[in-house]
Amino acid sequence: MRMIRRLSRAATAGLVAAAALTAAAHSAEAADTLGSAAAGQGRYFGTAVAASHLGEADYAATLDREFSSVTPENEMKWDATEPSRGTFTFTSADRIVDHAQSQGMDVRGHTLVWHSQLPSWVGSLGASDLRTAMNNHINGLMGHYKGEIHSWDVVNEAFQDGGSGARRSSPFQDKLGDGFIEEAFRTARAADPAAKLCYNDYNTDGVNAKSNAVYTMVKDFKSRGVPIDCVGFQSHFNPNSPVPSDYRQNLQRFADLGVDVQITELDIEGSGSAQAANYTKVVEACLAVDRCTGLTVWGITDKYSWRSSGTPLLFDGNYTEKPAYDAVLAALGGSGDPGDPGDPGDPGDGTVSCTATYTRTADWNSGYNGQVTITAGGEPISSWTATVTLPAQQTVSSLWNGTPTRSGNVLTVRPSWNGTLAAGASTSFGFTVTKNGSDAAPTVGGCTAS
Ligand code: 9MR
Repeated sequence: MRMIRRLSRAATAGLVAAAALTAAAHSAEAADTLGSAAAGQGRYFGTAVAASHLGEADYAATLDREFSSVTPENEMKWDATEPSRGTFTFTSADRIVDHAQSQGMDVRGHTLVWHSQLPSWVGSLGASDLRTAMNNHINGLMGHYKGEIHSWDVVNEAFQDGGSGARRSSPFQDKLGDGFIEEAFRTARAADPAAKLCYNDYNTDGVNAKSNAVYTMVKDFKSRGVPIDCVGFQSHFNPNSPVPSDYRQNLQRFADLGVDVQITELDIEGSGSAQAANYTKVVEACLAVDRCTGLTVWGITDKYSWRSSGTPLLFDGNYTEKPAYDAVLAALGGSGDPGDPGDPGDPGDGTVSCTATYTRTADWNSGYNGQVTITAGGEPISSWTATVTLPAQQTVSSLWNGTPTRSGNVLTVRPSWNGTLAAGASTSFGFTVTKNGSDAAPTVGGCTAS
């Protein structure tokens, strides 16, 4: 077991109290960050972290400023921590945990028993040896970090995709049967009684055959006293796997079983206001469920995302906050630009910036009115430019309070009389669209200011 650096946390009786302390420390030192805004809602806001990036100044600065919890992205997995039987290596994972603790952040443990990133020696064991190795692995990891992890993903992704709701084939499932999950949770409870024990999976975010199967398992565990405290919903979304419309209801039905729910690996492919709107849905769903105790995004910057071409995260490759960031902050009740410490557009940094947000203000069978609100960042601006991309069939019949130029279905809009804005001030332009059979919303592109 490691020496616990933060004695105040270790001495605190219970994780709830510890989380509150962390939250208080964060809100006192920095307002209007993801972590402090989430703390205001009684939640943590975390990110997956890679040890190899901690030496990059912008990466560490963004992490330290914005987040109140970290999940090692790969460093606690079986292949990283017990590459050969009985030999544990914690160097990279310790680096992340030490960094998190030095910043007063909580740590999620990911993950103890998973079919992937599993060294080949595990797969070659016979049943009885495999059971011993699984329990030894759980004890090795949880013992090393005893008292330092707020939640552990004890078992990850044990159910198959698709409509069957069956268990996924893995060395554990194939050799130990369904009971391996229960055994892993019982071993985990004994190894670190203070840690919350989670089952974590993907494509279980809405009500479907896979989430039904997990639900049935959790219900059974609760009825038989098998120790389980939380269910993690990974929430990897993209156009083929969008935020489900029954996301909140699904979180709520699990919470009603008497477990906490956590959003554990959130990322949403896309950009601009559409991506922002999807992030808002997820945050609002979590806030609407009392037992949704926190959210973790699966990385800080798009450039290091496992789905980097889908730009699914809150910061772009230059660590600039995306519209999705502003949307998450707003949904958490935090106030956005101007004023986020260290942001481009902060008062006094000399960088001019603006944001553009879209709303539909009127709607009828054959058309609608849209409005784009332009808000200056932390410096006054003398002009701005925003783009409005219309779905292919739609045409704009009129536009007011702005000067458009058109290229195909993209309108580039500049000010008419309303280019000059004080820091933080807003103006808007409006337009009327003929639907021609398409009711889809336009995409409003990022604002540039001068
Ligand atoms: O983000 C992780 C990536 O760096 C690894 O290469 C990958 C290997 O399996 O695992 C990724 O994280 C996964 C997580 O551990 C479990 N849920 C799905 C995540 C994305 O694949």
